[in-house]
Amino acid sequence: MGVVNVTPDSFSDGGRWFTPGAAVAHGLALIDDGADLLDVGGESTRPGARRVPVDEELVRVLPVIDALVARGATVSVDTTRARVAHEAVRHGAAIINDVSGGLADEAMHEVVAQTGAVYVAMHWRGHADVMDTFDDYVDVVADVRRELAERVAALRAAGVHDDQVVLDPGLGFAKPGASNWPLLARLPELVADGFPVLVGASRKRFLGHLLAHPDGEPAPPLARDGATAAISALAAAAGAWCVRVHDVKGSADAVRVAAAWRAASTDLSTEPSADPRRAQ
Ligand code: PMM
Repeated sequence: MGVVNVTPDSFSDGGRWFTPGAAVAHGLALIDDGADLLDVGGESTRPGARRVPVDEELVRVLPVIDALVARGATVSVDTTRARVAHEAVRHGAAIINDVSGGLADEAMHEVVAQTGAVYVAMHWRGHADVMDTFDDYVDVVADVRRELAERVAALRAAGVHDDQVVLDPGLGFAKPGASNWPLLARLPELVADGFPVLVGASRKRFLGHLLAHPDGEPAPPLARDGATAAISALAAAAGAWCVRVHDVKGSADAVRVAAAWRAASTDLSTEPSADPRRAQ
């Protein structure tokens, strides 16, 4: 899943694709790089970010979704608002990617049930301006799995079918640096809960800290793509369904490595010409 942020202030690419034309061209380039899905967002979720009015969010995302769908792309809309999700699906989005899992807007699950769209429910504890204060965990993996199970129960109660649902541990959201690593290392536990799993590690702060310069200065977002691709390979090997990334080329290659590796280890195919995605 390639990221198309139509925002002036996202943490790693804010402002670069802010006009509809630039955003569409960027999305098409990500497809050329190997993206199967494009995630179009009009509101930054970077730590500390302020909310965008709903009308502004609609003006940002709808023209971009229209144009990408017209070019044959499979589009997801990155929003916490039911109204934006509903409009986006009416304009052809196939997936609603809600970083709040429905906690930010009580009408969201109803929209998911009504539209029948695929729904990514991410682990979330609060909006970007306050999320860093909600970082108390006993066992971060167990706590995230339990809170995601509560989201699944709420989705079922709203009439959403299990086959619409994708779960996401929400790396970096209400999670200080170190607590992201157990979520990755113990990804098979989340995969074993039975829903497809999406991993969004791309260029996040915990990678900046991992790759910090000797003086302690975190590596800047654009210097985190190699580490992101490494996580994509490991996440794919651990059974993730999707990785959400800014630099698609590196992660598309990484996912193919993981698929070929798995195919060879299960003896499905070792033909160099075989499409490794099919083998997986
Ligand atoms: N991370 C960001 C935005 N949307 N959606 C999902 N499902 N998972 C994530 O980890 C996630 C997301 C962070 O912001 P960015 O668009 O600036 O990378």
